[in-house]
Amino acid sequence: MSETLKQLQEVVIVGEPDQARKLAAQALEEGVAPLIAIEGALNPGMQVVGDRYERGEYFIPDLVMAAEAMKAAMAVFEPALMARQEQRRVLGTVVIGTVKGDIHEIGKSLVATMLSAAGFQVHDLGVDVPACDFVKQVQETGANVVGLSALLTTTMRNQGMVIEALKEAGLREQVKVVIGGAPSNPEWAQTIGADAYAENANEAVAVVTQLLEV
Ligand code: B12
Repeated sequence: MSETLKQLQEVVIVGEPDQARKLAAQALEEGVAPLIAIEGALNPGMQVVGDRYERGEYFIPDLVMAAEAMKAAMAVFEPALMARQEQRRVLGTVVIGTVKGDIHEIGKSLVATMLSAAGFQVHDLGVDVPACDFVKQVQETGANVVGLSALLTTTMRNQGMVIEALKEAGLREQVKVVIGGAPSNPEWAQTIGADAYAENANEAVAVVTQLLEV
C-alpha cells in the first residue's frame, strides 16, 4: 500500500475528516484508482474502528468521527468513480436504503455509488427507511431492484418486513430484492425470501447484473 493510502487509513481510524479529504485528493493526484483506495484503505480502516469499539477501546463519538472522515474521503472519490464510466444505456432501476431503525449509511451509499457507476439508475432513500417508503418508491419509479441494507442484528428483520410489504402491495414479482450489511448472509436472504445477498459493493454490482440478466 502506498504511503498516502497508509496515512489515509490512519486518519479514518483516528477520525480526522479534513485530513481524510486532503489525503484522498492526494491519492487521486498520485494516480491511485478510487476503488483501490476505498477497498484497500477506507474499508479496512473502518474495520479497525469497529474492532476497537467491540473491545471497549472506542466509544460512539469515535465511531462518529471515523464515519465523518470516511464520508469526507468518499466525497472526493465519488466523482472520480463516476467519471470513469462512459454514458451508456440504463441497465435497470434500483431503489436502495437502510431499513427502519438503522442509521448506518456508509456501506449502503457505497453500494449506491457503485451501482450508478455501473449504469443503473439509483434512487437512494437514505437511512431509517420504513417499509412503506420502499413500496411507494418502487410504485413511483417502476424499479426492478430493491436493495436493503442493515448493519444491526436488531434491524435485519426489517429487511424481511420490506419484502412482506412488497408482497402485500402486489409488487414482489416485479422486483428482485438484494440484501447486504454485516449481519446479513446468504442463509438470511433465503430465510426472508430475498433473491440475493452481496457481501460488498463490487459483489452487489455483479449480483444485480446477474439477477437482471443485463
Ligand atoms: C461507523 C459506525 C457507526 C456510525 C454510523 C455513521 C454513518 N453515518 O453511517 C454510528 C456512530 C452512527 C453508529 C451507531 C451505532 N452502531 Co455502529 N458501527 C459503525 C462501524 C464502525 C462501521 C460501519 C461502516 O460504515 N463500515 C464501512 C462500510 C463501507 O462497510 P459496511 O457498512 O459493512 O458496508 C459494506 C457491506 O456490508 C455491503 N453492504 C452494506 N449495505 C448493503 C446493502 C446492499 C443492498 C448490499 C447488496 C450490500 C451492502 O457493502 C458495503 C460496501 O462494501 C461498524 C463496525 C463494522 N466493522 O462494520 C459499527 C457497528 C455496525 N455498529 C454497531 C452498533 C452496536 C451501533 C449502535 C447500536 C451503538 C449504540 N450503542 O448506540 C448504534 C446504532 C445506531 C442505529 N440506530 O443505527 C455494531 C453492530 C452490532 C450488531 N451486530 O448489531 C457494529 C458492528 C460495531 C460492533 N462491532 O459492535 N455506528
